[in-house]
Amino acid sequence: MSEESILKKLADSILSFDEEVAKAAAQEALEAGVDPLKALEKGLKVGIDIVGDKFSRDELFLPHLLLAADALNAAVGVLEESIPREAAEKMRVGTIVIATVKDDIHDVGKNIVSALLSASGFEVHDLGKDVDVAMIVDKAVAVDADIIMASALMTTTMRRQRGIIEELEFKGIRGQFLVMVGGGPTTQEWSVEIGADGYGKNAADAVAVAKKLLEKK
Ligand code: B12
Repeated sequence: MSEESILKKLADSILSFDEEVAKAAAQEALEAGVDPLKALEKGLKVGIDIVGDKFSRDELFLPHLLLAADALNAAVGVLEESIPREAAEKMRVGTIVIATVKDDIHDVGKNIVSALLSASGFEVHDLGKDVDVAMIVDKAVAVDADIIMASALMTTTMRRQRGIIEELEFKGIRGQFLVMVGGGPTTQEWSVEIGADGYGKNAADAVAVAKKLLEKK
């Protein structure tokens, strides 16, 4: 089967709303030698984006979203296991605190970013989803993080990324941390607007930008 049809099968597997179908498609992609990150971005993500679009047009409803998310998570689990871990894992590249912001329970993308950062040698403290600004900042101080990363998937929650920067400024510690943002509605322009240090459009980009920021630091 061509790579194109494997990627299409991955996308379709999310639209099957069936975890087993999605896991099997992910396994097949790996066996065919498709790069796990490509399988994710050009396969699974295409499928979940179609689900999201149909949901916003009232062609699909919340139960579909939940089932599709379960299928996505199951397939991501299969792919994640085969992300190559960097050899110099003991040589920590930097310390990261990452979370999905308060009132936002979308965490599939954040989990992928977390996993890829760990695989790339970062020490990652993942606080989960629906996390309060104060908790994120306190953790960053406690572990002496280099970078705070915040994920937001909704237009209604992305302002909380700005909240992190405001909290750091309020405490007089903005200069101690780099701040990166990402997630569905966020953009490079948004990151500049709120005074963040970086933006990542996907997991590979998140790792690349984080490394670049640390080199400059
Ligand atoms: C799956 C899903 C859900 C699942 C989430 C399951 C889970 N555990 O995450 C469930 C069913 C729970 C859900 C619930 C809801 N959802 Co929803 N959901 C989605 C959907 C379809 C896909 C999200 C996803 O997982 N994408 C796949 C991942 C891999 O991509 P990603 O998250 O963008 O992450 C990548 C990049 O953005 C980046 N990245 C992500 N985070 C970060 C962080 C940093 C620092 C960096 C650098 C990079 C980075 O890297 C990732 C990997 O490439 C989206 C639509 C969409 N296309 O995004 C809607 C969507 C986000 N949901 C939406 C809505 C409205 C809701 C609900 C309010 C529905 C409801 N009526 O209850 C609730 C919200 C509950 C809440 N309080 O949070 C809307 C949001 C609209 C808006 N206001 O902006 C969307 C856009 C759907 C739509 N088109 O209407 N949802």
